[in-house]
Amino acid sequence: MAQIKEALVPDIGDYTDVPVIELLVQVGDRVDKDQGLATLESDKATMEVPSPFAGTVREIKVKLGDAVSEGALVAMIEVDGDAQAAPKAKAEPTAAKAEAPARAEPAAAKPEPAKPTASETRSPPVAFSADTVLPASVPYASPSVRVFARELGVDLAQVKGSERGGRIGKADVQAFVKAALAGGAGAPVAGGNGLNLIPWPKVDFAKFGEIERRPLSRINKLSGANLARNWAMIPHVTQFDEADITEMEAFRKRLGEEQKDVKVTPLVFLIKAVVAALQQYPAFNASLDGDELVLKKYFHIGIAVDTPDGLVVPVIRDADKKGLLALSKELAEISVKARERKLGPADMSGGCFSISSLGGIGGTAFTPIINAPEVAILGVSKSQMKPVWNGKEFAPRLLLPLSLSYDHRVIDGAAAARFTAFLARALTDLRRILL
Ligand code: CAO
Repeated sequence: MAQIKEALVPDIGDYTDVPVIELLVQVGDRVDKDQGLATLESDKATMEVPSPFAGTVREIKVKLGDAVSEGALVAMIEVDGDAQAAPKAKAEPTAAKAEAPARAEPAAAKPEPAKPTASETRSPPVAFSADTVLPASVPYASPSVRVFARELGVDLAQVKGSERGGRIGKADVQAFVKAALAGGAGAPVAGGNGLNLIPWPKVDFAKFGEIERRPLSRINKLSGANLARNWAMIPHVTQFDEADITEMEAFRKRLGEEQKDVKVTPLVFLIKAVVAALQQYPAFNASLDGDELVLKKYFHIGIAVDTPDGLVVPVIRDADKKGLLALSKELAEISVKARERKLGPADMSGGCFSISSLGGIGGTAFTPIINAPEVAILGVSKSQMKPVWNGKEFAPRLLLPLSLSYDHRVIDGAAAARFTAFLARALTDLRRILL
């Protein structure tokens, strides 16, 4: 006689009334010992109810959404290894079975175990292993999604869950793989050349004091994803320098007095000086494309603009063909457009090199993140009057701090130092911009 035993919810620690979120088997399925029968999910952990025996599922006693605690009946399993039962064909290779059916007989001739009483047929609660009870810091996903991710070599810690409570679904794993394939060799797939970082720390901040939660803006999310990729994938180095802009500022002031209808800020001089430097050092006006460097013959300059919703980088096209006043007008227009959320994708594409100016705010230097697929970005901080030795005495000069971050795969340190030195000279003596 085949023996049917109960598979119960084992010891699940302090959890009670935990909802069944997934049934992992169907009636008639063969299961191995410890194979998952159902998945339970509390607000903190996902757990699998393992089958205490190898055998065949005869009845499933729970349904999706049922709340269960330790000892609840999950399924009835017709167990393998019963003395009365014929040996399982599965254990024999097909060819051997066809050749020698009689060979199975001796295996069945084991002494019959004593018939268990009703109470003995109940499986004793089994404590969950650390692998099946998952703390909150472990990615939140059902076992079938875990298996799916494992098969594809995806590290779930890097996948963002879109389901209720941030749970990772099969579609999230698929989307991650698609993005990884689109991202090429540097994409973060486990076992590849990804970063394999440990999961982000989960902290209950409210435990330490009052908090408020505010959703990130759409721009924050988009720029955050781009910044994180660029920071992680590009070997950044930042070169610092200072430009003496004493004469430039005197000229800018005079220009400002003459031009009442347009505000001329130091930024437009920087755009012109950057264009001259890009013309002098073409590797900075380039993008990496596999094993090739794409050198651009046009000069479209991205300008980082701070808006209440986050950072955006509209592009000024053909900056080499525009004068200081035309650039000032366009800069004012794109700043307004950015702050009024009116920039479209066309306004933000095609850039060759970006400038991020914090000069109107303050600071002495910073390390800007390159706006891929560009290979360099210029950070500009607030100019300051400083004493500079002129060979005879210290003279007051207005110095502008420059911070050039560059992609070290494309540009080496000497080229970066030449680029910033050229920039500084061009800003000190504007005639060089005309060369
Ligand atoms: N040193 C000293 N003063 C400077 C300066 C500098 N480097 N750059 C600008 N200023 C002055 C301007 O002359 C202006 O002074 P007045 O009002 O007295 O004429 C004042 O600072 C404000 O300038 P502005 O910021 O309005 O204009 P801008 O052309 O310099 O910049 C824009 C325009 C859109 C780039 C800027 O408003 C902005 O958004 N900057 C932030 C960019 C950013 O967030 N970058 C960080 C990216 S990395 O996270």
